[in-house]
Amino acid sequence: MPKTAVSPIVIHGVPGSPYVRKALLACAEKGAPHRLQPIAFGGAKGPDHLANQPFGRIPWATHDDFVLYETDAIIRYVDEAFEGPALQPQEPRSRARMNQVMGIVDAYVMPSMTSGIGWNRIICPMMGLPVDEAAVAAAIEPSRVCLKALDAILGDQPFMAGAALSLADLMLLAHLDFLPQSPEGGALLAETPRLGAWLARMQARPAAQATETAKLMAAAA
Ligand SMILES: N[C@@H](CCC(=O)N[C@@H](CS)C(=O)NCC(=O)O)C(=O)O
Repeated sequence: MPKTAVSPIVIHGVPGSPYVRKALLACAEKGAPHRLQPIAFGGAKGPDHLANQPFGRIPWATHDDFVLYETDAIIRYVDEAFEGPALQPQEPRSRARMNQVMGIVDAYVMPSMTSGIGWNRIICPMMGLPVDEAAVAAAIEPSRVCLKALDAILGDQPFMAGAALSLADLMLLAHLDFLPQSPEGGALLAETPRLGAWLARMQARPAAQATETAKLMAAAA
């Protein structure tokens, strides 16, 4: 498809979800016209939503008459359909690193740091839901493994896949952003200072600031 997409892509999802955030981050870094169509917390199971995302997950995207779900597919589409800086390296080894980190985030970061620590320490108190302390405790060691592995991949490079920002950085930022806000996350992050410095650099980017969870929630309210 030629890069002539100019109409806005709409991301449908609940503000506060790292998957929604990563889609918005990709749009913002690409400079792609976009907007968030907020879905209420818990609203992803209704028939209207299931017609577009049959697994009851968020987000899903619409671009003119094109409907797409699965966030990795959405962010790759954003990179490939819109004009703007490339968010995927062409060089095979850098691209493999990007894909590796994206796989680590979905397979290991999401079930430990995001579901264990982030959900219980950040989202549950915000939503008035009970905190599962056992889940937080159980997430600490697997989260440590994730952070050490990611810190080793990052090494002394500026970005996860090397010299340039890629989808891997955006995906990881969406999941790690909350981490310093919890005592467990802050302590874990202090064990991997290169990753901590990467997180601070990523959080300072205009795209990160434009998609801060508090801002998204306030805009949706
Ligand atoms: N494979 C899906 C996963 C999306 C996902 O798990 N989203 C979470 C939001 S953080 C969700 O919808 N959770 C609701 C649920 O699991 O019921 C994707 O990449 O889009």
